[in-house]
Amino acid sequence: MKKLFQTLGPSFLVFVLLMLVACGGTTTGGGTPTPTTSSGGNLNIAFLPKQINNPYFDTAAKGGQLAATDLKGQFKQVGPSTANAAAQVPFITTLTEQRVGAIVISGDDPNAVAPALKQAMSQGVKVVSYDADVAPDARNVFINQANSEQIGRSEVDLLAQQINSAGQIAVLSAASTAANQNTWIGFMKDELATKYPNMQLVKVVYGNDDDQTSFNDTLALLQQYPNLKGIISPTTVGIAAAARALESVKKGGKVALTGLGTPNQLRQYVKDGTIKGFELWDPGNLGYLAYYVAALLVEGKIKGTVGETFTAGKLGSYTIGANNVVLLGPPTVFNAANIDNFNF
Ligand code: RAM
Repeated sequence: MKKLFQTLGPSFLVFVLLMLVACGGTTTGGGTPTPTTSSGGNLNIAFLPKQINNPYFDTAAKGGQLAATDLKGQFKQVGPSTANAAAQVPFITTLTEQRVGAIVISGDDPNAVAPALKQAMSQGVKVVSYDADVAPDARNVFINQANSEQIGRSEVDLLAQQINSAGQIAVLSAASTAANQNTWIGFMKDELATKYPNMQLVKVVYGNDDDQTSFNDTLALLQQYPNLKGIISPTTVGIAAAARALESVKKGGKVALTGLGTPNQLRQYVKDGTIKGFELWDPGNLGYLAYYVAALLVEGKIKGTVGETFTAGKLGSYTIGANNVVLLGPPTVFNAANIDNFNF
């Protein structure tokens, strides 16, 4: 060993030390799982979002971290840099090998991640899905951000108000496999069919929560449907890219845009009139609640069964509903009048 260090020199030792420090961070990502330090404690809970470096999930992670501080637990976030279910699987495997207490996951595909999650559960790891559910038998509890039906229907209503309930519209979604967006789109279609006979959904496109793909998809929609009246983008990545794309071809305010976004990413587009209104829940509270539920499961304070009630710190009390789902609460609609009251 001594000989090895003599050969490699002191800079190699510094490099090894730096690598060890780097591996202890709370947020890691990229194509392959990065080793992380194991806590040894019970409340060793890891978040695995659809993708890292997405402001929506970063805010949720801050909420998770806050709950960890409140509960004296450990928090870390790992995940792929692109929203891709296949890329999530090795992270699940690594977290299972590390014997974390719980994995809190937003699935890019409910089924693709299910075998790895079931394997984790069989080894005693608790699984909580948040934001985008996974197959029900591959998790203990799902933390739903808001009532899915209400989100889908209200998105259509928000757009209808802006286009006089008439004309061609399109949806710019995330991954075609994402359970959250697909559920909302299902309710959008129903809302259109039952309430808006003069609005036609001409196309649903999938930007995969990738900024450039979503930007290009928006421009392609405008080219393909020159009479397009509006776009709904129920993804924070998609709506921000769509706003930029509309402005790049001077269609801001001419083709209506609504959807789900973060106030900080969309403030400028609300102020310049490209977006009149959009909605979202507080992702920080979603992360807080998800961590809390994971912690209660790890500590055996709840079992995750329907009808159980519990208190989630600063958020108050909740009940586990049908299909083992906990509902965070109603979303907020943001517009020029209130957007400056929000900072996330
Ligand atoms: C993106 C993701 C996430 C979704 C939000 C609204 O950040 O697709 O799953 O809930 O948008």
